[in-house]
Amino acid sequence: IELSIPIVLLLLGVYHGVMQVIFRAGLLSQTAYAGLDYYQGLTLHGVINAVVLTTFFAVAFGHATIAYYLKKEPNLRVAQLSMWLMIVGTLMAAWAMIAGKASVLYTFYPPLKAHPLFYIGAALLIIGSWVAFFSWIPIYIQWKKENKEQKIPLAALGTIINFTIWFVCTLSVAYEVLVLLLPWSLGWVDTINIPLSRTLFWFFGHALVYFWLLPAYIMFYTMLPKLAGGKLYSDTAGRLAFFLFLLLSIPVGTHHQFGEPSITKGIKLVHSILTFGVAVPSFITAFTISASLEYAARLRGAKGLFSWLWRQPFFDSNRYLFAYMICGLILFIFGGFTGIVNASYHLNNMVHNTAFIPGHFHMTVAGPVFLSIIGMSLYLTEKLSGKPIRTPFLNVTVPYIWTIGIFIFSTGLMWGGLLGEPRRTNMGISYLNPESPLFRPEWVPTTTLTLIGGLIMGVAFIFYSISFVSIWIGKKQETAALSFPISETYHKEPYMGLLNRFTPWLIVMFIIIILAYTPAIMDVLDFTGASAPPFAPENPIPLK
Ligand code: HAS
Repeated sequence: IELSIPIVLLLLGVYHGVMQVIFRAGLLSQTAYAGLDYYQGLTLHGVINAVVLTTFFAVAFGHATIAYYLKKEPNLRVAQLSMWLMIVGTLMAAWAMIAGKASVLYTFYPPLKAHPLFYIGAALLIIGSWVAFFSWIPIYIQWKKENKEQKIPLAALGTIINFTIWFVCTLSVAYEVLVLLLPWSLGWVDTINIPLSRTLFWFFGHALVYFWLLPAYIMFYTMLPKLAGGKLYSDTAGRLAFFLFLLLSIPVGTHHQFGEPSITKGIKLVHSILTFGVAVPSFITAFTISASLEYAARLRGAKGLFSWLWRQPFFDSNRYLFAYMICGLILFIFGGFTGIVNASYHLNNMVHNTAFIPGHFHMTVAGPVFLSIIGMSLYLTEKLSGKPIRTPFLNVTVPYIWTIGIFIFSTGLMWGGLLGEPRRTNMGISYLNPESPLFRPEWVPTTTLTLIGGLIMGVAFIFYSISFVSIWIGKKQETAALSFPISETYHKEPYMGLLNRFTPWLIVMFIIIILAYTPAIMDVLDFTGASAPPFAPENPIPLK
């Protein structure tokens, strides 16, 4: 259930993605289509794809990795409590969005105001994921007692680190929702401190992207080398990468607020430098996974400097997870480098709030993250039902079609962004409408490219849905059981205490967060009034 619910909701999420490119390319010159407003659709798209799908998947995959690698069953009742909290929360937020009472986008910045059920639903979704995490801690402690001086299995280590990052970063958004947004939305208070809300959101918001990414990284380190037919080049490198994410995922949030006038430039520069730091574990991953893939290809006879690149099992439908993961990695080379452009304090001025930003994040969250999630959802559904996919070739083409779509789509967005094309804008009613005085002909080719890419991605998702349904309607042919491809390591690496203990890393993590965030919060409190004037939900212009 935990895997299927978000995949079903994705139908709505992906539909609104396709509608976005249609609106933006000017094929529709209206504010709404089929009774759904542009911003309502954009909110559904962002919340379902980036928050609901990713959280449900991280929890389901977390249960699977903890149970499989620590060889202990999670408490079923607690797991069900967690799942129902997440489902009820999602339904509440979905009602608010579909009823048109929460068109606040996935960042829910005030002064855009949502119905209280949207905020309560978001809080329940987060609390549900915490419950699952809390149920893994005693399992891990028990495992540690029974396995002193043994390496924590890499997948379990990655899961615990990921949910520690998640727990700490969601504390700020819980405060934002419960103390600032909810009382304001319920009408108990008239005003709200907008820069403070935004700063609390981004304390959470950038760590959120690594919460999306780390399940994919767990797959890259622990499964991909085996799927490629080789071994993991270094398990120690993987451990180090996960611990570096623990240190650096949170204290970088103001790189989303370089344009925020109430935060001074010194602390923005510190966050910019720390953001370059958080790219390091991804560079470690790029080299370690490349070395693992090269080793696998050389075992198959690859010679010379580059032939390992194409001697991979790209279209092996029995190893379709390889295809989903490699496409994600290829996209991430470009997603990562554009992230570094964004992080550069000065270059950010050029791209902030332009279409360049969705160009970047579709090569990250809709790249390695989305492809790993949908690939692994198919794989787990097959294993846990004992029913194989009945459309193996169609399925193995999905990640390639998706990747071609994203490359075209993101090129259109980034090209447009560099020409000043704004993000989050219904351009069909203005800049892409030849009858409007605001018409910008230079954005016609960029939005057309984006449209073509978006439609190709839509086709890939239809093919994926056919593969997913083919499992459900198929006959059971194998015993249903959880299993993962397990990669051996290439080197015999010694046990290192520091890379198998959480406490020292947690202490350093808190010190960096306090040093990076105290000045930012103080700036926000010093340089803004206590609150903003009253606003109506649908209008960002103050009432007074
Ligand atoms: Fe980002 C904005 C900077 C990573 C998602 N980002 C966003 C937003 C989202 C997002 C959703 O500094 C928009 C938020 C909003 O709505 O406003 N981002 C970075 C940096 C990184 C980065 C430095 N982002 C991600 C990831 C995301 C994600 C991961 C989702 C999962 N991002 C920014 C900044 C902004 C931003 C600014 C704000 C911009 C603004 O002005 O608003 C780094 O973590 C990236 C490091 C990655 C690498 C790539 C390593 C490559 C690998 C692949 C190797 C390939 C192999 C295959 C092995 C250095 C690992 C080879 C084999 C073959 C056969 C070919």
